[in-house]
Amino acid sequence: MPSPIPPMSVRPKNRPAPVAWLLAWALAAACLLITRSAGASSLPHGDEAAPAAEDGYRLWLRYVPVEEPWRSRYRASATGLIGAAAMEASPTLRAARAELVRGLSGLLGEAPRAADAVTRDGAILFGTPRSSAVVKSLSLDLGAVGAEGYLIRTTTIHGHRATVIAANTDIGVLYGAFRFLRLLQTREPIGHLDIAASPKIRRRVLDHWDNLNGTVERGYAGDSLWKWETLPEHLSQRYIDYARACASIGINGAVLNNVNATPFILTPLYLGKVAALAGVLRPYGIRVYLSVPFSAPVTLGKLKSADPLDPRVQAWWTAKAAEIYRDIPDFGGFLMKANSEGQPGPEDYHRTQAQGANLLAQALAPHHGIVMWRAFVYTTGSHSEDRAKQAYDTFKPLDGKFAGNVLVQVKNGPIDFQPREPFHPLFGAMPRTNLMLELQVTKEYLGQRTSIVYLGPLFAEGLRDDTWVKGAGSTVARVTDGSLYGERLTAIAGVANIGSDRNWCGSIFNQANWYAFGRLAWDPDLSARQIAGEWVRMTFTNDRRFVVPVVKMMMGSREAVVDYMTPLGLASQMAGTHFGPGPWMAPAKGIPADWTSTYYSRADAGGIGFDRTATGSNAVAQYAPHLATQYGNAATCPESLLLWFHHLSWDYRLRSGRTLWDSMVLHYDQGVASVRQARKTWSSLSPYVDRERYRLTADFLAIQEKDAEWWRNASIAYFQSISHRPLPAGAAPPPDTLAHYEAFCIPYVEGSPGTRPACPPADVAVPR
Ligand code: GCV
Repeated sequence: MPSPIPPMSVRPKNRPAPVAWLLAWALAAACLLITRSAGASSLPHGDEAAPAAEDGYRLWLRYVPVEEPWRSRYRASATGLIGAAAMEASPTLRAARAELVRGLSGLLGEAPRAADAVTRDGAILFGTPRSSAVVKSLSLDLGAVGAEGYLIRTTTIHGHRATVIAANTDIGVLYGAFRFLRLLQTREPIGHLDIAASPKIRRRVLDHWDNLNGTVERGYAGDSLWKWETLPEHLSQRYIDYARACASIGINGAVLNNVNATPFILTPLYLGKVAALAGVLRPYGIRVYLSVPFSAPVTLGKLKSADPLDPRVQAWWTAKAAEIYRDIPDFGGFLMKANSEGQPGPEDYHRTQAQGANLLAQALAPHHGIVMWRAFVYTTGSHSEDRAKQAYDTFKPLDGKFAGNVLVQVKNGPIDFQPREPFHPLFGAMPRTNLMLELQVTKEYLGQRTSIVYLGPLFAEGLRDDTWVKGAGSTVARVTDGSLYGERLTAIAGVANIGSDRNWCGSIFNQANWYAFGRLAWDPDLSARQIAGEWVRMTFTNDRRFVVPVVKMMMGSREAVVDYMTPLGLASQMAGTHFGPGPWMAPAKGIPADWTSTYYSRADAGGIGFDRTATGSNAVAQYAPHLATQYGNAATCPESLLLWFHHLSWDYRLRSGRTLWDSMVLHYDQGVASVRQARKTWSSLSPYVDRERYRLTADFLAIQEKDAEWWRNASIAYFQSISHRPLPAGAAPPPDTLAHYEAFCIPYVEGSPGTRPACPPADVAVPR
């Protein structure tokens, strides 16, 4: 049974004040009823139960009752709701109205009075100049907020104080409605508002790595959100609630299926299902996109080739695009993973990546569709070039060769979503190409479902990294938002962490990463700390005694993982499941070198780290000269990236004066200590959280502590067997032998492609 919504001013659970408790119960019940009916009104079938309380379903859109004195203040500014009441209002404006009714009812304990004119102080008025004569009459300066932005302003209408939420488009109004509700959710004053906001990046997309059989590659939150087998007939309430959550943070696109794509997605059977989903998401401003396999003309179209220069292949894609747009007029376009990890691509026909991308671009252009063409291209097997250099080597020479409706989608780092990487050298290196940033919201390499790792700092770090290509300030964010080179087609993608679990993301704190991605996609300059604060307030409580320690815990959580997994610029030390340590994993028959740990650590008796300076792979030369010099010199290279760029002696002295070996050990210890501290922090906060979410998080922190210790012990045991150095004073020796850690293996982790266990049963033991 789900637990009830606790009152916002929390007192220890066992001693509630009877009257306040009853009142809170009444309000909570009212809020639930209202949420239920508000939700039901926007249901295609009105068939499914509204979210139960405090199981995480409602994400950051909980709308629980506001405490005094805020409630009275807010009520005075919410005496009536004007806008989109007519049946002919667009679905988007109706969604805005439903959200305002839902939100205000829950927050203020009573539904806002529907009105059609401003007759008293405190009305909330929303709409566009087209949809609302009153908004039009206000002659607001909407020019600057563009197609998706909004204004929220306190104004006077017919002598009465009112709040107007206005935009040029209906979706702008919906975004404004969510922003207005966020003000109340985070206890901001709303009496004198003058807010203008618009997104800096045009396409803000979630990439779902969901397979048509219901599994999710690198998914740690259950099965796929999309129930293909019951589409198109059944349109689950979850689709709408997903869309609401996305719209609340400005996400405006969803790639529905895995980049390791199957041609089935392009069959009429599945396109019908895609069209149905597009219809549900459309009112919330979300376009759908599809991942497609390059070989589809062969596997689906029965052609002999998928050669991009073959006119029959071109005609096939043109016809397929036309077929899609017949049913989905606002279809976003295609995402393509080509010549990567076994996927087919243009190189199979001795064509370039640009020729491949332009094939699709040409087919989509008449419909205003776009291609997101991934730069995650590397050759496994015999190829001996540093993996970190390969995408740059492939794509940089193609700068200027991609069609105008192509975006080259580049992961934040040159390898693969590691706990820390330098930024990808393609950023800034292709001034005549639209580049988009790809982040991973799902925590493939960062502890997967259970670890608390707030990715805001990782995302923000990637966006703020300075490429120096046009001098200081040429940040990755400025490449992505188009301001560095003046591109108009701009985009950012996040690999989604959303699944069928009731709490959407597998854990409560994983929800923060979905939230942070959306907020940074809207405005890459936001601070990770501010975003964490907003999320904590909306997801849990505004009580500072909770907010302050939890934000602190979140802000330290990413560095903790870096410390206990891959400190000082190490990367890819995970086991084959990408969960748990595997620093001893070495190239073996059938396993490409760059899928192993020793390839990256290069640990030997002389030292550790990958020499990417001029004496090594010279990957530093792919960066602007300022950075090439800085990264290329161990004395000036940021210590957080030291072993990414340098192979150094175990006795190399860091700026602290400590040896590299001692420092590594201290980082592992620091990581474990941070997780222990997080556990302690959380255990002191139980009075502020409902039981269900408290328990889940506490249990997951206990798992994370074990995982951190496992990482620390296994890594130290392995590297010490190579460094032959004693542990620094005070560091405890690993409790087990290296052989013990090496033998231990988890056979199955969620989200791994395929169903084969990662090891034989004999290797399955209990780590200590
Ligand atoms: C979807 C990594 C992951 C793969 C993923 C790939 C990609 O290699 O482990 O599961 O495939 O990245 O981004 O295409």
